[in-house]
Amino acid sequence: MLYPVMTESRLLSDLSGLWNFTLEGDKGLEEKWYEGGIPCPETMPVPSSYNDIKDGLKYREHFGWVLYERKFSLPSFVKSQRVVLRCDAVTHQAKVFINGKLVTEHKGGFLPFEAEINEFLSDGENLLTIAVDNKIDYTTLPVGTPSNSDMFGMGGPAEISEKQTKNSPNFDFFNYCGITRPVRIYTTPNNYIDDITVVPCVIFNDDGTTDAELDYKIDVVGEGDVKVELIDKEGKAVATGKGAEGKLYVENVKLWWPLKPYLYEVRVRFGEDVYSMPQGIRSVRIDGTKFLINEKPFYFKGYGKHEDTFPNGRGINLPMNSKDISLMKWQGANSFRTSHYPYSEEMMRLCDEEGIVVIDETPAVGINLLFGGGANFHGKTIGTYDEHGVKTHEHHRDVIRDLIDRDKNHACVVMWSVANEPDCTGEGAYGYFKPLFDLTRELDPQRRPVTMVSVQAQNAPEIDVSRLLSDVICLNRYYGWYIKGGDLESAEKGLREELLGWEKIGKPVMFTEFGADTVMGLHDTTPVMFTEEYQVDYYKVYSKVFDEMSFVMGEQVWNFADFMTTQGIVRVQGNKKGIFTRDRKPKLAAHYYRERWNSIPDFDYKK
Ligand code: GCB
Repeated sequence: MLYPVMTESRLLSDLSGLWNFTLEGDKGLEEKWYEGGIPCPETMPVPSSYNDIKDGLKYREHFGWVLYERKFSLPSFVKSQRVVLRCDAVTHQAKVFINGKLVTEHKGGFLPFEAEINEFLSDGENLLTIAVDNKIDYTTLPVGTPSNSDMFGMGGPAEISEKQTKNSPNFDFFNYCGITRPVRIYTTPNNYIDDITVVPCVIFNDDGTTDAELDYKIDVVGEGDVKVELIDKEGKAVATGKGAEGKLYVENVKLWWPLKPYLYEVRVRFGEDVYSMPQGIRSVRIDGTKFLINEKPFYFKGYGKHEDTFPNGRGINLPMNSKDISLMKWQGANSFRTSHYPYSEEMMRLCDEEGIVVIDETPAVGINLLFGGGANFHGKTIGTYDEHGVKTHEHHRDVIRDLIDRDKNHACVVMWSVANEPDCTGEGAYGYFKPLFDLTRELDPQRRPVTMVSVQAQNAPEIDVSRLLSDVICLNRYYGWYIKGGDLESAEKGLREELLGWEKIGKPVMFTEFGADTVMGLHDTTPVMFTEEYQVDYYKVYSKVFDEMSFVMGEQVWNFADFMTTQGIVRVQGNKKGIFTRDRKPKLAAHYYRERWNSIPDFDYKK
């Protein structure tokens, strides 16, 4: 799906602003408030998550539908065009109405959807209503426990209930919801460019020069000639192609490198329609235990992150995105994972621009019914993939398809993560994930590596299905925190032993999570858990072990910054494993990593 841009043939209008809002979404849908308007609306900024914008538990822990509405008019000259309404992210389920009629419905809170709206428009003012549902259960991604009992992190098995009245996330981040990314209207000519796929193939010549061949495919609707140009930074067309499919040849290509990105522009003309997008050219491949970008062994230095700021919640925060990239560069980092859902398209474009390497993750988190003490149905323990377990497979396929569709052309994306910490040792795990890995490999035109992020488990190297499925073994490990907490000597031993097991698999291994909750300002001479000193000592142990192992090709700490979670006895106003606070002040560990990462090269770190 193309990112909406304004070009000489396309008009773009952003509907961000103050919308009408009500928490009484269930009643509103029943009484069809989308026909005549919300009777007593409140105000709510769009885009944002509504939970922390207004105060009180009724906003924060609302369960079910809410309604948003606003009016809009369109200049009459656009009505001869194709008019499209695009929602970048509505968390988690949406019903969109214009002038009382249902336009479209969508499931999944982190990926865009759009619909042609010409037939719904009236002359003059139009009423746009978006109903948003935040329910999570065994059919949604992320997964929630359909239970009215305990919350994540508070322990004890959860009794599954047929009548769910609250959300119980099976994951460790706050279930922020609402219209979290922009809603826009754009137009195209009636014959239009529907999609663009670019697959760069970099040719490294023996004489040290580098050329590239770009396979392109333009999906169009209607009749007309297709012309494609590749334009360099000076505005010069360095290659041109004719027809909906073809190749562009570039001699002496300027490559997209981590932290030294070069972006060309792909400009497509089809009849009257024009679309233009940035395009980086680079190669990615795995060789033994090395992860090669442009044929050089890359070392991942960075983080697992969240889209989480105050008071936006998961609502897009462009200044904070830029601040975060600035902090990454200050620290000598080069990468992050979009834990635990696809991030905004603006963030992906920023990473292309800034040369930040991204592991792009689906919203498949919580596919693990061992969490929080497990779950049971009428007293019987449920296995993750049992008949009473998760029913996410079909939706999982949809989010993989939509994610690749959205992000396939980004140079910054070097690997797909199919899921975070699913039950990857449980019965049925291989049967669940094998088709999803196959699908990802089949759908990605660039054939990037594919992984799943593996949860800590005993004897993991022998039983974790990621050993069979993942191209890179991605480990989330908490020796020295959840396991051997406070005992860094034993933690070091456990970590080393486990890694020696993974070495036998012969695949590249990286750490996608390791961390310790740390409350900014807590200090001690003897480092104890939760102090800033303990966090540094914890990380030093991991650094030492990673540096001993040549097959470990990356370290992404958990987390970049403190973030909000469901309340519970193991979370102090959220998860405090950030090396920055939620408002981006450095803890001691941030300075520690600044020193370490600035002394580790992006390439050829491990000989
Ligand atoms: C994990 C999860 C992450 C949590 C983290 C923690 O393994 O992947 O979502 O926030 O642990 O801090 O417990």
